Amino acid sequence: MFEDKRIAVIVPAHNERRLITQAVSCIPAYVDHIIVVDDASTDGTREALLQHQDANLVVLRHENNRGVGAAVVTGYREAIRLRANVAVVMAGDAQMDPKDLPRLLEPVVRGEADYVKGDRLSWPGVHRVMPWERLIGNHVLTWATKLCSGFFEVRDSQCGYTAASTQLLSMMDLNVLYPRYGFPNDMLAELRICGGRLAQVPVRPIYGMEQSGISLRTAVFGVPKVLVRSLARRVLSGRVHPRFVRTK
Ligand SMILES: Nc1nc2c(ncn2[C@@H]2O[C@H](COP(=O)(O)OP(=O)(O)O)[C@@H](O)[C@H]2O)c(=O)[nH]1
Ligand SMILES: [Mg+2]
Repeated sequence: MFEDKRIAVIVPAHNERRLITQAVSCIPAYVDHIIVVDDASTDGTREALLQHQDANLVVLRHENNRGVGAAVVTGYREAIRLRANVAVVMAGDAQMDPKDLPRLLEPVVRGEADYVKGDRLSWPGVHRVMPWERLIGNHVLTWATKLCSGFFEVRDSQCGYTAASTQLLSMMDLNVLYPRYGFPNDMLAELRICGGRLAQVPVRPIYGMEQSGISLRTAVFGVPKVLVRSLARRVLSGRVHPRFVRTK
């Protein structure tokens, strides 16, 4: 429990055998449910998780690879079923610092926001940590996400470290969300369509021994295609006005 609210952390994982145990072990004890969604990994991720003893751990598996977005949605549904109040997404490759978790949770548990996202670009010294091609790509996609989502002050659109109120998630049509990379961008547009409130908080950028599954092709063609789709859906919904983002 965190400030009397039940917290679920969803961990999407695809071929993360090397880092999954580290990622899951670092999750703080006040988290009520850890929901790992193993998306048809073939490298022993599932076996590594079976060795990990934790009464709060739930491991779900997709028999076929459906993508990181689809895995997060499976986790959201489980968090709702478990009656959690807040559903957080943390990567399975230990790139998200659990010390940042309270900062992400606070606006949701205090009723100030429905969805809080991490913002690595505001972290002091990010330019020394995040690879330059990532920084450039992130700035370009953030600019496009401002237009497509309707949240004009959004920063670090590619950050997947988020906390959502399950009340909001229960109201959303989770089936429309893009199932692969590009999910965080699409989620912002859907939040705008639902009239949800967004907050963003600085989180530490971490780059270590993990390998990203995002190809250049996905970043240059895939995510922009998702953004055009999000924009079309938002315009058709009539939510054309920009919306304020609460920033700490
Ligand atoms: N369930 C699931 N998780 C995935 C898939 N692709 C990536 N992930 C997970 O999503 C998280 C972020 O993916 P990653 O490739 O590291 O993206 P990056 O950190 O933004 O470069 C990691 O925990 C991955 O294991 C997928 O197809 N299915
Ligand atoms: Mg990663």
